[in-house]
Amino acid sequence: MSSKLTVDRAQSESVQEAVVSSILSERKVIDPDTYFDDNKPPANLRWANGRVSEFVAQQPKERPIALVTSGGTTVPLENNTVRFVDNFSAGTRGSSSAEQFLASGYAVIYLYRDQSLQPFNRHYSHNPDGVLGYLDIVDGKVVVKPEWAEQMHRDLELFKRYKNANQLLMVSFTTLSDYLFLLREISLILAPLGPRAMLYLAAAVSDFFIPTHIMAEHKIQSGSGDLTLRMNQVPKFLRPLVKNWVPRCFIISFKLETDSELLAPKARHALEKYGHQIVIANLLHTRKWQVWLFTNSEPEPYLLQISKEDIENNRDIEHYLVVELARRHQEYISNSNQL
Ligand code: PAZ
Repeated sequence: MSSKLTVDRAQSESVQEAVVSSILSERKVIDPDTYFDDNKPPANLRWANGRVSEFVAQQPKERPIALVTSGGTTVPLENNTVRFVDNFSAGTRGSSSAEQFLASGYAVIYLYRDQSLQPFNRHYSHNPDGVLGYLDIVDGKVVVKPEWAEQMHRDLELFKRYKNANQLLMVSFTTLSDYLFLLREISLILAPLGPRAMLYLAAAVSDFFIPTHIMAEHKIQSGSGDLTLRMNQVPKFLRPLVKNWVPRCFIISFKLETDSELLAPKARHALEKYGHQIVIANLLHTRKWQVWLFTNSEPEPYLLQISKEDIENNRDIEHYLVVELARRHQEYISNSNQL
């Protein structure tokens, strides 16, 4: 497992320029504001507004709040959707991080892809027999199998503790459009909290979509042969988010690549372009063991990686990552108070 990430400035800038010019020359860019006029809000938007407002108002003044986004967005191909484009994200990063934020004393709004991993439930989704694989019948009663009992006991206890303490609120999305509407809505509710609110944007959000007005109304028919898809670039929502929606909050975005040469320049480019606090860079195949934290004030990225021993003991990288982020967030809050 290599921990080296190419961060040579000159090389970084030339790759960066190439990336940017290819984006500008090839794709038509849609304005983020018009996106909301042209697309339909999700059915749970009003509910989410009410619940999030209530949740935020009920938090003790000293408690920091984190919006954790998690899982992948779908992009429908038809308005009456039969088919859609999806991505790989299972929600491991988000669900594990949410648990760690709760343990660090945060209130967490967990904005997650429906059916993806959820905090404290995440260990119970891989059994080929589904939920029944964890259970047994002994003396006519349903019981948890002994090999799962200890962990399930711990997870259930923690889940109930945070729910009872009103520290965890879950809001789900499915499509790209659901996600963007909910992200804006929740951000605007968090904005008045300023530095006390953190946005931890771990969801894998599609870069391409088909606008509603040019999408097929009904199921695309196979009668006319091959299907050619033309997708528009999704507007860059990080810009209005940082500049207009939550300008005083602590914002962490993620950058995922598969080509390690592109990772550092793209992470730096995002920081320079949007001016938020942290970009966490990760590579698809090593994301569970290694991440790099980029900030505008540090010349080199901060590498965080877990050891073999951590892996053997089922200790996730998010355990260390969230401790580090919570420390940096506290610093941000203190510095903002001194202004
Ligand atoms: O959900 P997961 O644990 O399988 O993957 C996490 C991740 C790679 C989606 C996340 O760490 C991330 O990089 N999110 C942003 C992806 C992007 O560049 O859009």
